[in-house]
Amino acid sequence: MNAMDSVTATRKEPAPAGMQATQDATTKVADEAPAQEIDGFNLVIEALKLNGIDTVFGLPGIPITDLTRKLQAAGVRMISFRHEQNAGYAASIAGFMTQKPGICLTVSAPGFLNGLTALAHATTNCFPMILISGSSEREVVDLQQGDYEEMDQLAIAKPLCKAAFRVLHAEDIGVGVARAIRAAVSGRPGGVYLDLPAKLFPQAIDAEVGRKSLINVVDPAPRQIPAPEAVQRAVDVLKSAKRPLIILGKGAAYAQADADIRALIERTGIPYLPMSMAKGLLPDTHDQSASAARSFVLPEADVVLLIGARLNWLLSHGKGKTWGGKSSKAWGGQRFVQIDISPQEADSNVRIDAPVVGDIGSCVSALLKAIGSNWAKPPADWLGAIAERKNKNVAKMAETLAKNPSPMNFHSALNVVRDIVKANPDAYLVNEGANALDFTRSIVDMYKPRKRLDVGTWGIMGVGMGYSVAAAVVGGGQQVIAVEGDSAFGFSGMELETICRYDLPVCIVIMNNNGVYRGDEVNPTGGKDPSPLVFVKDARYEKLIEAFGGVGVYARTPDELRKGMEEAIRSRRPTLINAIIDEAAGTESGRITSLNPAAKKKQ
Ligand code: ADP
Ligand code: TZD
Ligand code: MG
Repeated sequence: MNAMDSVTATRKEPAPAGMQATQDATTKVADEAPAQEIDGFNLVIEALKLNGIDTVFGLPGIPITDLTRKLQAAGVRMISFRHEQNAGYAASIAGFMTQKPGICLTVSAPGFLNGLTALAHATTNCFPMILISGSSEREVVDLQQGDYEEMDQLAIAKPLCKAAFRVLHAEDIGVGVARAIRAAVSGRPGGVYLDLPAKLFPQAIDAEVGRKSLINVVDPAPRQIPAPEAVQRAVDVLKSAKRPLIILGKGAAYAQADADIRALIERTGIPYLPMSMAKGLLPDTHDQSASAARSFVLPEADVVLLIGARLNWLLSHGKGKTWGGKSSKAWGGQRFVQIDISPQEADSNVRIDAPVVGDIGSCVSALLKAIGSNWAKPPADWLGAIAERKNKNVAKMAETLAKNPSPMNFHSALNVVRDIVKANPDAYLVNEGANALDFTRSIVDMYKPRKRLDVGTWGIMGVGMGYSVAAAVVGGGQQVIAVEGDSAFGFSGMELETICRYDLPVCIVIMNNNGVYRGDEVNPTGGKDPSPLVFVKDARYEKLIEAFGGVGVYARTPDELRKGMEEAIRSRRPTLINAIIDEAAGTESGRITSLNPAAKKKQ
C-alpha cells in the first residue's frame, strides 16, 4: 500500500467534527508531498521494542505473516514454531524467567485457539504472557457472516486470562500494548490477550503522530510495600513457633529476591521446603532444606510461613492427613503466615493468621528488618528430629540410586542426570511426565534459582519442547536438559525440528517406558487393540531428531546415558537420548495416585 492509498483508507473513517480541520490539513500536505507515514505493522513493532520486548514466539499466516517478517527485519528475534501451543508455552516460561511478558503471536481462530491453552496455563501459574492474535473483520464476525477464520476471539479469551484488549485504530496501538504489558506483569502476573484485527495492520497514520502515541510503560510492576502492622503480626506469629517451617513457591522464584530470601532463611534458621519450581532458590543440598523429610515436617510444623506458594492441591489445601488433620478435610492445627501479592489469596483454603500482602522482595526485606539480628533459632529438638528423618531418607535413597538393574529403572537413569546437573548447575532442567516428573523432582538436586521448569500448577503435559526452546533462547545461552516421559514428549515432539532449525543447545532425555505410567498393560478382552495406556514397543525416538540433523542416542545403560549427555553438553548440539526404562518400573499417576478416582474407589 503506498502513501496515497493509506491516506484514502484513513479518510474513509468519519472524523469527529472537531478534528475535521486537522485531518484536511494532513491530507493537503500528503497531496503535495507524501507525508512520512507509519502503518499498523510498524507501530506494533515499535511499541513492543520501546518496551524492551526483544523476542517473539509464534507461527505465521494470515493476517500476521508480514508482522513476523517485519519483526525479524526490525531486529526482534522471531522464533517460529510448528504449533502455536508450543510457542505459547515458550512465551509463558520466558515470562517466568525474565519478569517481562513472554509474547506469543498467532493467526486468527484456529491459531488463536491453539495458543489459548498456553494463555490459560500462564494465568493459572501466575506467569506474565501476552497472546497476540490477528483476527478477522469485526463487522463480518459480529454479523456472523462467515469470514475467513471467523471467531469472536476477544469474548472467548476473556474468561481464560487476566485481561483482554482489542485495538481497532492505529492511533491506539501504543495504548493497547501498554495496557497489555501492565496487566501481564503488575500485581499477580498472568496471561493477557491482545486482539489485532487484520484491518489494523495496513492502517497508516502520520509517522510523528504515530510515534508520539506509543507509550514506554513506566514502572510496569510497581513495588507493593506491605503494611508495617501486617509485618509485625507476621513476626509475632513466627516468634511464637516451636516447630516453624518455611515453604517457598514459584512466586518466590519469580520475584528474583534470591539474596533476601536466603538471608531470611539463614538468619532465622527455620527449615524450609521448596515447591517444585522453587527448587534451587537455595541449593537443594542446603542444610536447612527439609525436602527429604517432607512427610514428617508438614504434619508436625506448628507455624508455616508461605512465600509465593498457594495452599492449593499441591499442598493438600493446607489441611487433611498430610498436615496431621484427623480426617481428609480437617485442619491440622498449623498457624499460617502468607506472603503474597494477591490480597485475595489468604483464607482460600484454611485460615491465614498473618497475611502479608505485597511483592515478595519488599515483604521479605521488611521481615528481615523486623526480625533484626538476634532471632532465636528454632528449638534444637525440632531441628534434630528433622535431621534424623532426613539422614535416614537420604541414606535410603543413596542405596537405591547405587543399584544398577537391567533394564534401567527411573532411579538408575536419574542418578546419571543428577550427576550431570550437579556438574552443570547453570543448565536449565525442563521436566514433564508422571513418574518421569516425580522421580526427577525428588532425585535431581538443583543448585541455582529458576533453573527447574516443569508442568506447574496444572500438571500439564506438552510444555517440554516449548519450554526448552524458550530456555535456550532467553536463558543466557545456557545448556538445556529436558527430562521427558515418553508420553509427555509426544505432545510437543515436532518442535525437535524447531530446536534443530535454530541449532539450540538442548539435550532431551526420554524416559522410555513404552507408555503412560507403564508399558506393560494389556487389553483385558484379548482383542487386537493395545491398552489405551501403551505405545509401540521399543519406539526409536532418537531417530526423530536425526531426521532434522540432530544427534540421536539409544541408551540402555547408565554408562550410555552418561556418555550421551556429556557429549551433548560438550558439543552443544541438539541431542535426543532414548533412555530405555523397565516398562514395569512406574506406578499409575506417579506420586498423585490418590487423586485418581479409580484409586479413591479402592480406598
Ligand atoms: P507453587 O505452585 O510453587 O506452590 P503457586 O503458583 O501456587 O506456587 O503460587 C505462586 C504465588 O506467588 C501466587 O499466589 C502469586 O500471587 C504469588 N506471586 C507471584 N509473584 C509474586 C511477587 N512478585 N510477589 C508476591 N507474590 C507473588
Ligand atoms: N493431557 C494433558 C494436557 N495433561 C495431562 N496431565 C494429561 C493429559 C494426563 N497425564 C498426566 O497427568 S501424566 C501423563 C498424562 C497423559 C503422561 C504420563 O506418561 P509419561 O510418564 O510417559 O509422560 P511416565 O514416566 O511413563 O509416568
Ligand atoms: Mg512413560
